[in-house]
Amino acid sequence: MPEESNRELVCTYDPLKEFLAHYADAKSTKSESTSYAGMTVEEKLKQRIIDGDKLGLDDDLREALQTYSALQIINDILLGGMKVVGDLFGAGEMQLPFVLQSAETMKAAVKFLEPYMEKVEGEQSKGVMVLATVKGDVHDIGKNLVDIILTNNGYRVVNLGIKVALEPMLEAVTREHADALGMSGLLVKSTAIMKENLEVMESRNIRIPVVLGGAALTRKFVEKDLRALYKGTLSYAQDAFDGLHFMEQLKGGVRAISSPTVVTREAAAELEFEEELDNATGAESKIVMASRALPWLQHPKKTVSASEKSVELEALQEEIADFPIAVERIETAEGTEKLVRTSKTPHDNPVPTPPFWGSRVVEDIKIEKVWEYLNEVALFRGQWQMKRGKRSVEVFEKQIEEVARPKLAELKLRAKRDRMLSPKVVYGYFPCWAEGEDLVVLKPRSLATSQIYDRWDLSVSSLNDLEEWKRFTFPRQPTARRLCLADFYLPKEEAERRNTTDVVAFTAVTVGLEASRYTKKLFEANEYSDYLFMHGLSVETAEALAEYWHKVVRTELGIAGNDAKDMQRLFSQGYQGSRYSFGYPACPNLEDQTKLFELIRPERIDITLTEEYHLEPEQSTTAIVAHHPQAKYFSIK
Ligand code: B1M
Repeated sequence: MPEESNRELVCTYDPLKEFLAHYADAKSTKSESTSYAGMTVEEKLKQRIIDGDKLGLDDDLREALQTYSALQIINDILLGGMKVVGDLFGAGEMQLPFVLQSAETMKAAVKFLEPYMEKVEGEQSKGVMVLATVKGDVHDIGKNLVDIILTNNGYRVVNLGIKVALEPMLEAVTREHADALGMSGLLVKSTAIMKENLEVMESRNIRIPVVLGGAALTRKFVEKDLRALYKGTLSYAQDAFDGLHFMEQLKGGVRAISSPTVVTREAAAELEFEEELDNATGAESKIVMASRALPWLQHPKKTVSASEKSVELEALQEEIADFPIAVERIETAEGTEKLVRTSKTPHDNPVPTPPFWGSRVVEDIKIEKVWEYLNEVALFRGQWQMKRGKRSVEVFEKQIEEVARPKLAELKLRAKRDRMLSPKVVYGYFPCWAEGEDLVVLKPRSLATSQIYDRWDLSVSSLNDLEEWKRFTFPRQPTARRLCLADFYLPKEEAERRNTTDVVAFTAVTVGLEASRYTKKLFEANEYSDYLFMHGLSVETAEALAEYWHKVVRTELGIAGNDAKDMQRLFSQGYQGSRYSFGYPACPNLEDQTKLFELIRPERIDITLTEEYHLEPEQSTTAIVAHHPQAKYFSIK
């Protein structure tokens, strides 16, 4: 689309440039005539890379070509600039969007110099990495950031894309004479695939050095579990620069790459956090677990202020302090009895009446409405990785106000103009009850097949008319409150006593395939910072749509009255009930996505499931909604 039209609407005000100006010590925006005054051409070029400043770059390169060969310029001058960029990033003094601008400038410089380079036989790069997102995983951004950083630091990357099985990776390793294999994946499922891959490689005596990265992967899992499986060099990378450090150490002859030499402060905190969890006992473990129950604490990469953490932790600790536990006598499959501790969740809350039973598709959704639910903190800090670092709160907030928000406004205009986002929802309400740790979804016996994926034209008032349709089994906490997701639904006996059922809602939302296509084009056009910005906006819009539709469900169920007015509070579950997604700690079984698909058929809005239960398009998410007042996030561990 519309590359031409893109050009027509070029903005003269570039918030990113403005943002750069705030980093006067590390980076600055300078006008061509004054900023590089007094600098040698070598200094100018290096500074341009650090500043991510392409304006006038060609002239400086031409001047440098009078003294140096193209290869010398790259290796001795430009890569020196990238090294400074890496160091600034590592020291927390430069943020990802600027790193990407530097990488864009590097890319532009190399492109300019290419015609001046002699075609020499053999490898000219510092090393080669075959890079892929593993089988069944649709997530691109993490891997592509590694590609950008490596490519623009002198390495050659063979990027195989997403959903890549092991065989094509190994073929590429051989064909390209690769020095290393990089595997990426977002979900826990993908970490299991990485494990499988390493096992196969070990069984074939393959020894290619491997680096692994991705949101659900932890250093501990790599260091403690995977290391034992694979005799080749193996390393965990927390971010894209860790990928670079890996290659640098590899090519520098460091064999024990996975030793803690590359452990960053965050990584150390992560290990500490996990060890704390392992070692915690009794009351202490409740607190550690409470912290795990908070979505932003489930992973130490979270970017929330200390005050946010302490307020929420305090609330959770209080909640935990007086939880009641029931002891139940359960008959086992072998016919014996055992005592089981369960949460004592009350069921005296009214069961809401949904506006319809069955499911429906909603397509005419205004993007502006969705953006009302956009979590800017998650977007700016999580996706765009604009973090406070060593700056004061005031300075950081000023940057958010003056830079991030205007950038967001500009991107929203672009996204609308180019029709990048098409929000669609499929959702439904179903009669249900709980049986122990199971949630049983019911449907009318006489429901015609043609009516299943529609609003049901039938009453569900008489229990005799209902039959079991789908059954979900959720794990129970082994300690603390002994919670299980099924506890938030009316138990079968209670439902039968009251001659009623409970109601469960399921949702699947997407912003469509165009978002992936659009951002892919930006990546391929080497517009790295825009790629990061737009990708971030697209995935957070999917999350905003899920949040918006949860609001719709609460409104339709008549339980939205106590919703928090403040959006950030709303995002921290400031409402009655909860929206859980398969893969979250309370319902970790990602395979349950197939049952959700059988219940509401998200294919109707073009969402499909990969072989490893990922959703395609990437910018999609599903949920199971509980209306129970005590339903909140919790962790199982
Ligand atoms: Co979801 N999600 N999500 N999600 N999401 C996680 C990953 C999760 C940990 C949240 C949680 O439970 N607390 C959880 C996974 C747990 C599990 O697997 N059991 C989860 C889940 C369950 C899901 C769904 C399955 C939920 C559902 O719908 N049922 C669903 C799946 C979507 C799908 O299949 N398409 C889903 C959906 C979504 C949204 C669409 C709403 C949204 C965007 C997802 C996306 O990125 N496309 C989203 C988000 C935002 C998150 C969190 C909050 C952030 C992920 C992210 O975008 N990070 C995440 C929790 C968390 O991590 N804090 C979570 C930014 C991105 C740049 O990072 O890709 O990790 P990442 O890459 C990083 C590093 O990991 C590293 O470098 C990159 C840059 O620093 N790196 C490498 C990555 N690969 C590397 C390779 C290397 C080196 C470094 O060398 C080879």
